Amino acid sequence: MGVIKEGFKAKTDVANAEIKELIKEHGSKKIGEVTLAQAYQGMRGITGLVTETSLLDAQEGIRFRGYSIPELQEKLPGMHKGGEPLPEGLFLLMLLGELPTEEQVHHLTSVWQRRSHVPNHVFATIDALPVTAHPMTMFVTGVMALQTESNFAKDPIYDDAMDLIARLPRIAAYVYRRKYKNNEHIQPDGLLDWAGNLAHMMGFDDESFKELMRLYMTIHADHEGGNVSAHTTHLVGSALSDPYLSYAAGMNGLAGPLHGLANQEVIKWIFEMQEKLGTDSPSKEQIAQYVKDTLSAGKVVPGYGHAVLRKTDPRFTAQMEFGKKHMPDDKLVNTVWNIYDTVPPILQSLGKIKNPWPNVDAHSGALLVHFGLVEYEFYTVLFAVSRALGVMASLCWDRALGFPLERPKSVTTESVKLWLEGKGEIWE
Ligand code: HAX
Repeated sequence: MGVIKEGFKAKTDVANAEIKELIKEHGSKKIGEVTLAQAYQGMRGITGLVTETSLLDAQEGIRFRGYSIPELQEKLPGMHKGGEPLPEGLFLLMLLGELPTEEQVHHLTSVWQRRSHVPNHVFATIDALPVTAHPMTMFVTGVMALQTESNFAKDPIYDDAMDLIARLPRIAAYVYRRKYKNNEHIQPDGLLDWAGNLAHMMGFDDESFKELMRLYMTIHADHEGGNVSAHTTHLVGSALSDPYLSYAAGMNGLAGPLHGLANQEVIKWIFEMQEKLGTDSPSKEQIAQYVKDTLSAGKVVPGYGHAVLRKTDPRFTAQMEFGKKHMPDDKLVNTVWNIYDTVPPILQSLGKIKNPWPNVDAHSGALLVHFGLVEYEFYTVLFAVSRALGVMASLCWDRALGFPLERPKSVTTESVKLWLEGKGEIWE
């Protein structure tokens, strides 16, 4: 057994004993109640899941095992002094619950390199799709083809999770080069870190772009358990579907425009604004008018609002800081900042939106475009590669803690009506 796996087992043994005791002592304590509106309206605010890897505070934003994004940028080992954290370190933090050392992070880089081989049939399966297919369709199809490599039937979960994460950059880069770069592929560089190698295989060898990938892969990794991609992975995993099947299911959810596809929608919306206004540097007044036009057309402003967060997403702020450091004069990046100055008061004035502030997706596209990654349909694939870190660390915990099949009760409107008339119990 490798050192990471051993460390994980030791942690889960302790946690299992603790949770057993916790349930014995406090299992009957109520942690909330459910209203009829919540049952009809997306179960918002119902606490009904345990996810160990991260916790979202509506005011503070995401904390990974207690650490905020700025704290992680300071404390997690990077490739360069003062540079962005290596996502390998975040994965170890989520899996083991402790900040890793530099040595442990570099060890994980080499473990993932060793496990990164993708068999040829995966590429052939992707090739069977028309080149017009959406990159997320190609990516998830590739993951499903990779499922033949699952060892879940023989080995509990850890090895599948590690193999899957290690192989995803190769599949993502393959999709990118097939769809946008004449099917000309770039071999992995065995000396690079996980995110750096993804950048390299996509064809971006600029060190600043590699740093962006390290940041991007770190900040998109996890957002507690209830979001669509994390919850779906967890739900499908609760049926003892293996990590490949569970992750693919979750990523189909990430591909929705109200979730991970929002990053492509944001940049599309900005490009359309530039085209409509005939300028690549729209003024704040022009932006305000365009926002109002979007709203009057009955559309949402992409990249703004959140189901749980109630302030500017720290993942947006981290990207803004990156922009200030690496490309302060970029016109598109400056437009994103002008949108940030303009949109919240307009959304606030609608009086119905709970969070007028930007989420993670409001910024990411502009940074990618700066480096020439203009194919915005691909952005959700990058999000998906990063999200694997969180959902796989969580799935390892789900299985180690023996979480059972998830099966909430549902009701019909007919049964609700009868209950309201006093003619039956809604939960029967
Ligand atoms: N622009 C215009 N109207 C918005 C809005 C936005 N950005 N965000 C919310 N609203 C509207 C809602 O449509 C809703 O209107 P109705 O009552 O008329 O239906 C009202 O404000 C209340 O919504 P809410 O309770 O504040 O927000 P929800 O929890 O229902 O939805 C969403 C959260 C993220 C889905 C929503 O804010 C939205 O659609 N944002 C734009 C898309 C986006 O950026 N998605 C990415 C989210 C982050 C993420 O998951 N990334 O992966």
